Amino acid sequence: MGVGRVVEVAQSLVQGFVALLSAPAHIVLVGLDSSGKTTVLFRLRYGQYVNTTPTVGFNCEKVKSGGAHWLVWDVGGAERVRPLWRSYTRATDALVFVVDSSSSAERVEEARVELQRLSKQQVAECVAHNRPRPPLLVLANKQDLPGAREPQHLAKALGLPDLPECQPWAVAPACAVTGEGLDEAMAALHTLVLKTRKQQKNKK
Ligand code: G3D
Ligand code: MG
Repeated sequence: MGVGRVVEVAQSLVQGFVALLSAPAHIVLVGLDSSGKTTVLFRLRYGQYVNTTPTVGFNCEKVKSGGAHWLVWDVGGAERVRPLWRSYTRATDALVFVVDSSSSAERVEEARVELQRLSKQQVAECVAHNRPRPPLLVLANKQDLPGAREPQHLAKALGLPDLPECQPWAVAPACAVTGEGLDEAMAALHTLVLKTRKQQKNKK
């Protein structure tokens, strides 16, 4: 192979790598009903508070936040539609689990059960398809409300420290109504997504 050809191949490898790292990541917003998923999505998309109604089906928007482009799916969180989360989370690049930080201990426990169930499903999917575990961001939303739990407190209550080591996760505070914390939270998720993509690339 001539030097020119070697340079060409090297260039296309670098371009491929850069394209892979900068491709918009697909993420899914999940979490109990009324945790603020649709408010988060609209705040990210329109940069302002948008009044929501309970989500029937799903919403999907392209957004830019935390220094990255995202394709965000927002799915209903009511109990009867939670089994549908699976079809959205199957091949996603990352998951955002939105929690109402001010909710009752019972609702936090309900969120823990759903999060752990989702995590178990993801293990099975990823093992079956030899894929890395998509990173998980827990968004400790509604920090403006009285009695809102600290992100680290929520992380413990949701059992995040007990997740398998191969599951990258982060927790971040936010208020979707004002948008406070969202950009920082998405930047933290972006770091995890890039790390996962690099690991996957190195494995190939
Ligand atoms: P969901 O999509 O998870 O079901 P929504 O939740 O986005 O529809 O939000 C449910 C309610 O929570 C909405 O109020 C919304 O304004 C409110 N909400 C969302 N994020 C925040 C937040 O950070 N702080 C506060 N105080 N409220 C928030 P309504 O009154 O329309 O039901
Ligand atoms: Mg909704």
